[in-house]
Amino acid sequence: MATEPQKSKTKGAIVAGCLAPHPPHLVYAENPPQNEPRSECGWETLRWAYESMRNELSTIDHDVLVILSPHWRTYVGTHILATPHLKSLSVDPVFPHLFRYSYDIKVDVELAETIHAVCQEKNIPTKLMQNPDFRVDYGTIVTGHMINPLWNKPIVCLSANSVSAYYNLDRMQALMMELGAATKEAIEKSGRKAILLASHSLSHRHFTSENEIPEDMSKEHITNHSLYLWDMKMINLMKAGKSKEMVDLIPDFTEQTIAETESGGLTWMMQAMDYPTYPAKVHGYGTVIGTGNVVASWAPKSSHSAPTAHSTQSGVQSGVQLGTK
Ligand code: 2X7
Ligand code: FE2
Repeated sequence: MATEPQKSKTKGAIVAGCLAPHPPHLVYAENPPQNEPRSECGWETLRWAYESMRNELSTIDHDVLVILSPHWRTYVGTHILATPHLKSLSVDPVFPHLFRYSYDIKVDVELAETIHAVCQEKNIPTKLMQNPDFRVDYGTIVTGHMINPLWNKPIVCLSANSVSAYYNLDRMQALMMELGAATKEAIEKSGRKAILLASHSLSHRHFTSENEIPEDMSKEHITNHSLYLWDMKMINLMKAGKSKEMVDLIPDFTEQTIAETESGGLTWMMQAMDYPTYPAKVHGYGTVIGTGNVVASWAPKSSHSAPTAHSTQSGVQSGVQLGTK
């Protein structure tokens, strides 16, 4: 019997990329049902920025979120999460009083395997993480929650290779460019419409002691003015559509501000998106324990469609009451 010719997959695409920082304080301040501790308020400028970004993403048709997080650290190559379902409790090692989050995550294993296969073809060291008891890092969870608190889309997670610590920032840039190009190729092969998430802060010098009330916003500010100036320099390049210039500045920026760009997420994402020349949408900037954080998206015009029926209030949509302590 003749076999049916295989239907070729429609070419996939990266429909948006977001800089999506992961301070656990943001989830704490939202009081979602998944997180045990309760807060009174806090970090509204960043939480409202995420609300605005969720609104935007709800108008973009997508199948999967691909996240690169600095808090999944690997020392040999990039690891790619390839376990279909992960459910557990994540307790932040530094902020266990703020973040004890029950997660229930679906992974797009087929896309994870395709990214791995393309990387192998290009001699980029990668390994699939197939341990069903793998503990997902809090960076992935916070970014995932703030982007999609219902977790109704599968994700793919990439680890951050510690190349900038073991070698240097230039080697990190080179590796992340290779990984970005491979991620793009794999997404196109997979037929998926993917949103990329670079999960990290900008400047990252932080306070070393905590206030009695963590959400006391009278105590929140950037650690020092020079960090603020550097953050603004990067954000102005984003707003001007100068993403290549911004990426070229990452080694200097990272060195001067001990920025979380060290993990490679922004370089990876900009390379995968072929360095957008249109302006990023900057939804907001704010500090968390003194670190600088921007919530920003890049989405080509062709990605936007009519808004879908998506509620965007992270806490409210999941039926949570505003917290009492
Ligand atoms: O991981 C983080 C971070 N990047 C920024 C601020 C506060 C806590 O955790
Ligand atoms: Fe972090």
